[in-house]
Amino acid sequence: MDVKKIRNDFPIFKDDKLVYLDNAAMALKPKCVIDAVDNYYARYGVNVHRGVYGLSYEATELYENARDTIANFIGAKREEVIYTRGTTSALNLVAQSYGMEFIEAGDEVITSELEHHSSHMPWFNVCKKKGATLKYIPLNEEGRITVEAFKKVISKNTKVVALNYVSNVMGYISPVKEIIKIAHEYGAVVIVDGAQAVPHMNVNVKELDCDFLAFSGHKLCGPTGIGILYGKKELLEKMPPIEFGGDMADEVSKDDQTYKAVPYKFEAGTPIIAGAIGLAEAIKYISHFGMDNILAHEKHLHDFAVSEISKLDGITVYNKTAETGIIAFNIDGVHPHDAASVFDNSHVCIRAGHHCAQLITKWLDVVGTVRASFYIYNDEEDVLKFVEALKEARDFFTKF
Ligand code: 7TS
Repeated sequence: MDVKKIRNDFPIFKDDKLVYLDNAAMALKPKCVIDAVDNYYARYGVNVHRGVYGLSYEATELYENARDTIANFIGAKREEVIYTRGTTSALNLVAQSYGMEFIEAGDEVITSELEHHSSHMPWFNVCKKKGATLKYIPLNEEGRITVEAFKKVISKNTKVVALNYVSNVMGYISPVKEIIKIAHEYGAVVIVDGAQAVPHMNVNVKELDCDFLAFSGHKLCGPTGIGILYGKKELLEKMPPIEFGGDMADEVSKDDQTYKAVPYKFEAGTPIIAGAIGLAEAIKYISHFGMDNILAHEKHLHDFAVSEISKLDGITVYNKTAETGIIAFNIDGVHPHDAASVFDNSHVCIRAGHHCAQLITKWLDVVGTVRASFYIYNDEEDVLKFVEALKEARDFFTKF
């Protein structure tokens, strides 16, 4: 990874002081993505699927070609790719549609304490409404989901398993492939929250055999407001839509309504056209580095940061063995929000708090954590600036 060259692709790095380590929250945008979005608004700016004029046909082509790019990227068929507002709305779609249609009293849904709120909260609500039971996979001593622990909670009553592929706090890669295999033996469907996986590693839905996969465009250098729900065609076909209106309707009369085939059945209203086009461009951009190279680069930065931090006293790192570019820590005795504020003085952007994952924060028995997260444009120099800022923050709060 030629980081110096990569940074030239990102207009924001004209500010050469910027050390951006909040990539788990959002990735920065390269010029090609900004241009793709700009190009749609400047040259088209019209709606898709409806117009009978050239501009609308061309815009539709751009928008639908984007779906092909996205489908190829994750190994799906194009009709299995549904545009959503992001991971959160994708995961809620599955819960509202699949969950409300097929979960019954006495059924069980399995999730974990390692989830982002978007992964487990929708199922908490479905279970509450339906009289089903939400079960949690006991995490191991490192805070990981393991296949062994999963085997202990799955039962013949399990209908749904909702898990992250990579945790946004601990950066662990969860053994979802093995879990999916076991879940299928019990007849359960598996929903993979890929928000922290798809931007950073090879994710192929056919190899995983997951039933659903959700991810957001903005975490892989794409625009905000666009995300993807992948679903197996046969499942999507038997699920009811949750939004009704324009573009998803087929025949409508006062007595009856029918819907378009998947994926359009789940895409009511004017779609997120610029977002879809920008997301496809972002996918082309990041894939040319090779997803395995991206993961190896981030893992290297993680390990380098852990080793540099280990030279300092008074810092607790919670995920030393993570396989991805996320590092979660605290300065001993210092509130994470206080700690994070000092980093800003050194132009180091990091995040502090519960990261919308309060269950793992509670599991760690802390009020929150400080989190640095790396991406393609970060390098060892960024890590050293971050560790220097960490030292300053520690000294500021503990020496006086
Ligand atoms: N799932 C995981 C694992 C996430 O990390 C996030 C966002 C989401 C779901 C929700 O994604 P959204 O695009 O719909 O908001 N995580 C974070 C984070 O860690 N810091 O800010 C957002």
